Amino acid sequence: MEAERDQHTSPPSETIPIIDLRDPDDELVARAMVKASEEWGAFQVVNHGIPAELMQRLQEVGMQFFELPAVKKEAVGKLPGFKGVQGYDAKNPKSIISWSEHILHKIWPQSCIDYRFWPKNPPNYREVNEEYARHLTTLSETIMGCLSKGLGLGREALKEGLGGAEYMLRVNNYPPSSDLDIGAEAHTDFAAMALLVSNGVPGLQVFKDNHWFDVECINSAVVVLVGDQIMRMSNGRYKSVLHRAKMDKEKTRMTWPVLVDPKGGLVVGPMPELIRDENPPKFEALTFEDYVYRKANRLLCDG
Ligand SMILES: O=C(O)CCC(=O)C(=O)O
Repeated sequence: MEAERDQHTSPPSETIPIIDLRDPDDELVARAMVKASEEWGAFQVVNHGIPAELMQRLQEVGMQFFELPAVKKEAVGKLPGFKGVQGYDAKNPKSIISWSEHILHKIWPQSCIDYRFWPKNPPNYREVNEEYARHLTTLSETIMGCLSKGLGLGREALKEGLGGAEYMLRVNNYPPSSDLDIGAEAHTDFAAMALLVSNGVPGLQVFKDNHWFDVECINSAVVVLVGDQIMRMSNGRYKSVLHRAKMDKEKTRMTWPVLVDPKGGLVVGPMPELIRDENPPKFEALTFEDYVYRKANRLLCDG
């Protein structure tokens, strides 16, 4: 399958939609998000309300963390024998991120945060990330509200269907490498969606109509990648986008995707309000943990 897809790597000039959230016509903005989620499963938002200066600080503290000596980074490493995914890691051979120096930790809600996995160095890492989480959750709820309305449901429907959602930040550090090297293998996200910012070095690609398309780097934009859970809740109306990341020959590429996951233990499946005789459920309702286990072990019966 991958080999077949790779025959189509010269990306056409088209790219994912760019949506300006400062547009006073809310209906138009919501319709643009819905269309992009149906056709691409991806779009970028600009003028989204997260201060550019905060995004700059988020990038600085992330960069400063990865510049530390290995022993300091490993101080917040994944726990040995610990089944969870949180913490710093540079060598997980099973990761879809082929070059896999990264740190992962939950950022919201407060009750699910485990500060053991948050860097203590640089010292302002926590303050900056907490402020970012506050802004990012607001943006995420705006997007979920528009997508809920696009399904003919109330604004809160997707958020409530996720049990309020849990937010996990992943910071990826891809050092310079052959630009033919894949930094992150082609995958769709287990999550409901991912909201990603980058340090401006291109590399993210999304797959549509048998082609890989480069995602343009726009200063201060947030890339929205619809994931598996929104596809399942919408009974397939919104697309979970296949994406991958290439490395850059000369520059270090860094990205900050925030994964919007369902609350642990909650069963997630097609929203009952969408199910009709002519639109039967296409996906099985599962807890997120079961879903992750089944997808990772290729045991899913649907999708
Ligand atoms: O780094 C990127 O551009 C994509 C990263 C990604 O897909 C991931 O972390 O799951």
